[in-house]
Amino acid sequence: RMWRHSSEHMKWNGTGSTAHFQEIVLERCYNYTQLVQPELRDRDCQKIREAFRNAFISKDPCSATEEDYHPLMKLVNPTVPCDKTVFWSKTKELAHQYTKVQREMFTLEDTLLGYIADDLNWCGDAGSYEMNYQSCPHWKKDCSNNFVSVFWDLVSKRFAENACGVVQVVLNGSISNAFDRKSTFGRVEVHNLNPMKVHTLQAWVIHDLGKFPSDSCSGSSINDLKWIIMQRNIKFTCQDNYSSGKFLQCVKKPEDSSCR
Ligand code: DN4
Repeated sequence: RMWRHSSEHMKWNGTGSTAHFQEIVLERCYNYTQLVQPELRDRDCQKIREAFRNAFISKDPCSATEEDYHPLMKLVNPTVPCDKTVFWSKTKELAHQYTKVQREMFTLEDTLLGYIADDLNWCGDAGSYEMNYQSCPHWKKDCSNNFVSVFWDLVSKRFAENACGVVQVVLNGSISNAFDRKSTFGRVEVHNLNPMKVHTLQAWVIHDLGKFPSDSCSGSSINDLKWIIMQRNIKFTCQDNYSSGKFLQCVKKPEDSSCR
C-alpha cells in the first residue's frame, strides 16, 4: 500500500509542493504586512492564505487558468510608486541585492504576492483536498498551464501593467541573449507596460565578474528589445555594466581584478 501510494504521487517531473507551504505563506504574509510594508497592515493574511490554497486545491494541476487566481488577486492590489519598478531576467540575485540596498525600489518579489510566493512550489490533485508534496508538473516537461507558471505570468502581468514613470530592467550580459523574447520579461512584462504611464525603460546589462561578456547594449538581443519598446512608444535607454550593479558584485567579490 505504501508503495502504491507514493508511486501514484510521483507522476510529475517537477519538484513537489514546498513542505509547510501553508505555514510559510501565512508567516511571509504577516512578516510583509506587519514589518516590511506596514501600510498594508490591515490585509487579512488568513484570507490571503485561504484564497491562495483555494486557487489550486482539488484541481487538475495542468488546467490552471487566470480565473483560478482572481479571488486571490482581489485581496491584494499592487502598489509600487512611479519610477520604482525593477524588472529582471536571468539576474534574480543581483536585482534582489539592488532592491535590498535601495529600499524604495521594488522587484515583483518585493511586493506582497511576489514576496509570499518567491521560491515556493505548489500543486494539488483533482479529487483530493491535499497538496501534492511528492511531485508537481514541470513547466517544460509536463505542462505550461500549471498553477505555478500561471501564477507568475499573472502577477508579472499585473506588476508590469501597474508600472509608471521610468522603469528599469537588469539583464545578464554573460549569456548569449541578454534579452530573451521567451522569458517572462520578454513574453509578458514588456508587452504589458502601459505607454500612457511608462515613458522610459532603462536597461542595464551586467556582466558577471571574471566572465567574458557575451552580450551588451549594442548586441542584437538588446536591439530586439529596443525595437519592441520603441514600437510601443516608450523611450529606451541602455547602459553596460551600470556602476551600481558593479559595486554590488564587488561587495561580494572585492578581490576580483575588475573591482580594483
Ligand atoms: P528568468 O531568469 O528566465 O526566470 C526566472 C525564474 O522563473 C526561473 O527560475 C525560471 O525557471 C522561472 N520561469 C520562467 N518562466 C517560467 C514559466 N513559464 N513557468 C515556471 N517557471 C518559469 O527570468 P524571466 O524573465 O523568465 O522572469 C523574471 C521576470 O518575471 C521578473 O521581472 C519578475 O518580475 C517576473 N518573474 C519572477 C519569478 C520569480 O520570482 C518567476 C517568474 C517571473 P527555469 O528557467 O530556471 O526553469 O520566481
